[in-house]
Amino acid sequence: MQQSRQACSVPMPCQRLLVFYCHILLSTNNACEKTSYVFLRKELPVRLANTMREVSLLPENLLSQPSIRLVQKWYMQSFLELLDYENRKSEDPHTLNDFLELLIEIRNRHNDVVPTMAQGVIEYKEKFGFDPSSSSNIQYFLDRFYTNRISFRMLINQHTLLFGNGTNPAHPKHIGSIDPTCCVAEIVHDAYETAKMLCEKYYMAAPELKTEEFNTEAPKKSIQVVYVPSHLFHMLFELFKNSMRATVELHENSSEGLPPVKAKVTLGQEDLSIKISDRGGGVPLRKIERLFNYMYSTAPAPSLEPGSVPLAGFGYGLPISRLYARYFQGDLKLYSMEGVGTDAVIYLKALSSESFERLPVFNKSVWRHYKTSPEADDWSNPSKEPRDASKSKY
Ligand code: W6P
Repeated sequence: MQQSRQACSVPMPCQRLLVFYCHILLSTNNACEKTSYVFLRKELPVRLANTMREVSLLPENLLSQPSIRLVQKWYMQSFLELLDYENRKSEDPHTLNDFLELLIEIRNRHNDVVPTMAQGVIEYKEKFGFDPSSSSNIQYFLDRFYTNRISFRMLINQHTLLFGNGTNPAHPKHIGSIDPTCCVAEIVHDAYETAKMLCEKYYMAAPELKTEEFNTEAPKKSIQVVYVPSHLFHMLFELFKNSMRATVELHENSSEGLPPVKAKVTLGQEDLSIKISDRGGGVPLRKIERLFNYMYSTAPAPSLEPGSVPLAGFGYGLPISRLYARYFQGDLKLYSMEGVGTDAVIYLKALSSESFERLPVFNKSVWRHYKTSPEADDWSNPSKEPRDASKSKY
């Protein structure tokens, strides 16, 4: 085990991804594509290798599940295919095209990593049950594993979008998957409309949306940010589904109709915050952590009508949404008041210069995390009998 190895082989562009790709100028020659190629042929295998090392540290009981083995095989194959390019010159006319095609192939190979890992967790839970120690290990591992995957796909998408098919006709100002003037309220609206369609399909009703904006930096201007709209959509869609489900299920039979879901978008000097508030009855504090727990929230898909999926509440939507927020130094938090409703807040960095990638690093302390047994609990456990003072020596 090496003492401390950085996850990035090329620190500058990897740390400043949004800025790096926004500054790649689309010139007439292919100088930029070469730069990106030379960066990625090293950076992608490094990121794959880091993840594979961490997978191999998992306890044997989990590692031996067939789904986890399958994911391991995909990673190994992609790693080897990328290594082929280690010495291929970018001047060779085929190199850049072959590389681009390989990236698309790899992206497709890894499409089902999330449900396949979830299947592995189900298999493990069926055989060994749920215990706090494996839940905490799986939580630690999957947060890092999926963050690595988000970053890996982000890099592949940038390269294939920028150099694969010219500019996106629907969004000519986008830089690959990045929108340098991403209008937050528009994404809020799109995510709401998409969730609303699903909600109406299952419940025949959906709450209204009320949106407010507070731009404390430029009060008359709409709030914009340099960001990846698909990431923002993913997070907001997930939050709206949860808010709508809670709202409809609590108020279904009430004569007063559904209380609206409210969205508030605010811009300060440092944070751009988006709050989605519902009056869906809330969640007790004790249960909030579970909403982000992979092992807890992984269950075989409930048997509904064929082809249907539940609106929200199963699978990895919330924990992965939080990883998207954290990936560019933001966060996603839930503030609930049981009996009334829930506020979910997405925090983003207002400035793209602050939005460098947050990546897992692989060092000795990671190894320690997997290989040492949990220490004894150093807080009293409410389920234990209170100490009988009459039998105490003191
Ligand atoms: C709820 C539960 C929840 C999770 C995430 C976002 C909003 C909400 N509302 O009742």
